[in-house]
Amino acid sequence: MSSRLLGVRHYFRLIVFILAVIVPATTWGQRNRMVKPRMSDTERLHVYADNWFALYINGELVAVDSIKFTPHNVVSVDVLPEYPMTIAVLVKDNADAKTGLEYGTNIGDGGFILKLGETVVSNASWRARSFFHGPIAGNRNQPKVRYTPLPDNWSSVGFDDSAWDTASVFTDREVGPKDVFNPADFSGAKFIWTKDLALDNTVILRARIEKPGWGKRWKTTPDIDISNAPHS
Ligand SMILES: [Ca+2]
Ligand SMILES: [Ca+2]
Repeated sequence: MSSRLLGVRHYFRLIVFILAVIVPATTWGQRNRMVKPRMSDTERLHVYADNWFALYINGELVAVDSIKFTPHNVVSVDVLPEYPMTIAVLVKDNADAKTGLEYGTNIGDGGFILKLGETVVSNASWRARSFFHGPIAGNRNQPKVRYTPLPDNWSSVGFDDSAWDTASVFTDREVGPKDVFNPADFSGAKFIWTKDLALDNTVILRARIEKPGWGKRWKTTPDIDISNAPHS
């Protein structure tokens, strides 16, 4: 066999080797760059609010109570979490806009509790502020109310809530959740509100949750634009 033929065979083997090693590696590399989230990456969110809520995670609307008044209900949705996570919730007790009363002359109370996955829970570390208070001094005969406009960007990650009070914690007995509330779904979570469960009727609750060491398993980023969803 001529040395020229041996040389051709050598180059042929080299090309086959290159194709065998580099092509699969490249394909693997492409696949690796396209790691998508799976349902196993999601966490279950449970929320019970007396009476209504709209909840934002990292500035995006994630869940709205589907029943604004009664019956009292639990909202459970799947969340694809990213940490650190900012949760911001607008919560409303059932109260007449002009009097703060319900059913004519009654003073109703609020309450909010949340659990996400195994570790994220509502508790006294959250921030809370009222934006609709009444009837002032609990006066049911001459009811007056006090409003504060919601601040711009209250649902955003960068909103500064450091001057707000921390949330007050209430017992199950004080809030009196209805039959649909399953304590097992909320283990470790606390009912929270501002200091005044009865007279603060519209409140915003916020929390920032750190998970040191947490990293995204998936590597894709969404192309979808939902910026025209409500952001109030
Ligand atoms: Ca009330
Ligand atoms: Ca209520």
